[in-house]
Amino acid sequence: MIDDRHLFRLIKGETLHIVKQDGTASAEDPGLPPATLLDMYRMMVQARAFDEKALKLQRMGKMGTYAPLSGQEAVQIGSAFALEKEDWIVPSYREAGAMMARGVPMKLQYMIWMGNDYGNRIPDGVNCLPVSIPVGSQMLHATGFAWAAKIRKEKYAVACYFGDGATSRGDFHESLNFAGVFQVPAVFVCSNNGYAISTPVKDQTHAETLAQKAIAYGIRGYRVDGMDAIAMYVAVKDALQRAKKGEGPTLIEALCYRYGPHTTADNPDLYRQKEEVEKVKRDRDPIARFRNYLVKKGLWDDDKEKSLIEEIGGLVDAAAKEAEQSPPPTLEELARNVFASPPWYLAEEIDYMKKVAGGGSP
Ligand SMILES: Cc1ncc(C[n+]2csc(CCOP(=O)(O)OP(=O)(O)O)c2C)c(N)n1
Ligand SMILES: [Mg+2]
Repeated sequence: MIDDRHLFRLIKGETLHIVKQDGTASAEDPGLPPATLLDMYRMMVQARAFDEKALKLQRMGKMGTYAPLSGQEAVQIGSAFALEKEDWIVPSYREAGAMMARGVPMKLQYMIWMGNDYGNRIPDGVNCLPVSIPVGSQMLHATGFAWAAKIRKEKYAVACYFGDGATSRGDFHESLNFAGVFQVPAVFVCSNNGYAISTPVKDQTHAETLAQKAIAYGIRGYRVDGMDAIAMYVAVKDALQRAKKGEGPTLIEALCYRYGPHTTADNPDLYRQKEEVEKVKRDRDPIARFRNYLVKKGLWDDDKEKSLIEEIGGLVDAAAKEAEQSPPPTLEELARNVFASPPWYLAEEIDYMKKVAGGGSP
């Protein structure tokens, strides 16, 4: 548990760091079992490999667009590992790492970006909502979902992911205010990657930190080194445990960085310097940091690294191939789950689309 000094930490603008870039850890290291640490590392490596493959698929014309996550692996994997099986995650569009750590197959995630809606059918038993594209909208779902747990006296808590830009939306205010008033079991993970497309955080808010906004809602708030998977794990675990004890929600600002473009439709060279990116990659990379941590513990070496990279490369390639070969929904299915009994105009629209798709003029 993080002690109650968190509020003072926050007011002073302090950030929770546990593992340094060279792999040494502070006294707050929870000392997770080696098998868990190795699973976390594997998932971070897999998230990056998934990401690199997705970029290639998009450049080959096999995806419309894609929102890369590289640089944000520690936020996503560290937090997702803190959840229990019964907990739920409510992701934004950049959370492929958290989603795969929860058990959403990579194949489905590729399908989403290939425009195949079957990718949004999360398998039963995997407690994850579908990706949300409208910025911040998922925060309201998360608050409602967590409120339902409280009303129905169910055991789960909800982890909701969103970006720094989402904190400027009304949804952020409504979600956190409501979550605070009703003391719902939710953890709000804000991946502060420095930018909302081209808008830097300093143009997003005049507040010194995003975490301090928690104070106004009367809830806990932590600022965490989001390049440190262990710090993320500790902060989210603490928040979840408190949430489940009835102590209400927490806002966690995770300081991280996105290496790639906002999406494949964006050119980041227009608004940030290449040197800035290179410096983060060199000095703060979350995967390199975790690897150093494992090496210091005697859990990792070059041979293990080599075989992991090979194995994951195979998994990623296979998932992409399966996604490509998956048949897309039919036109009828586009409207199938929207209404209990579809209105006439939807039937007309589907007919029209069929004619167009079939090559005939409508
Ligand atoms: C309601 C809404 N407005 C605008 C957009 C276009 N848009 C997509 S992502 C984005 C920026 C979001 O930035 P941030 O919340 O920091 O998340 P990040 O993309 O950095 O992960 C915008 C404006 C959208 N998807 N939804
Ligand atoms: Mg952002």
